[in-house]
Amino acid sequence: MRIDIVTIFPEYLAPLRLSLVGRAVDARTIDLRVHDLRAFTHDRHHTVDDTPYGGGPGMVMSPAAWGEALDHICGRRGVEADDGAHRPTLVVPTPSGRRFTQATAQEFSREPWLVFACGRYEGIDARVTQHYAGRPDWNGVRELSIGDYVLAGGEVATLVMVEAAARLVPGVLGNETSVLDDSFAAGEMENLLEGPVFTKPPVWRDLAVPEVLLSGHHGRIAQWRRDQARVRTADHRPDLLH
Ligand code: 6GU
Repeated sequence: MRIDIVTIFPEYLAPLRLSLVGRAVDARTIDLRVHDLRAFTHDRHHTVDDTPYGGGPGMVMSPAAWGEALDHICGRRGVEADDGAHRPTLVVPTPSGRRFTQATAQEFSREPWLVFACGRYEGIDARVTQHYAGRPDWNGVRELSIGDYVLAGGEVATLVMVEAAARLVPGVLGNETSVLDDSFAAGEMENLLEGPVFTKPPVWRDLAVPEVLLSGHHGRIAQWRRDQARVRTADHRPDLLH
């Protein structure tokens, strides 16, 4: 899977070189390329923003540098013969997007090529998403929000989406962890939170591990975990129970 990220703060994406995703990058399971938007400007001050038409506070990111950066990444000038197999999907993190969920992470994990456009200030000139949504050499545009709060820019949201998708790419997680048990995992856990987990010692500060987990009865343990998932969901996220 190829992932390109365009940002005015390339250093913000440094955590993707660490831990699970970092190992997948080292192993070349993920081809990660981070680009500085300012490299696609032509003025002395590498300007990427301007005042909003219609007035109002803040600044808006200009379309020109975005167009040059995204065309450079796609590596095509206009349309040419193409089997459709390796078209990039443009992902634009924005608090005004549709909600990014575990289902979106699953979809992303099956995409061959994702390009993240990290906006700052009041956002990116709307013609950029309009333009790439209509480009036959691109696989569409996804404007996505990671939750109902406002971040200073798309970089942290990109970290979230890349990590959520990357751990579902075959070969990224070891077999020791089953993504089937995750909270929100499609199937059994679709609308459930994972329950509590325990390890040694069996008693810690007078608190004992639930008996059933020491019993060795796999059927009873599985039932207990399903029950606990429901209890936790009712307590923390009653909105998920139908
Ligand atoms: Cl994707 N971007 C920004 N800037 N803020 C957000 C967000 C995204 N999702 C929630 N808040």
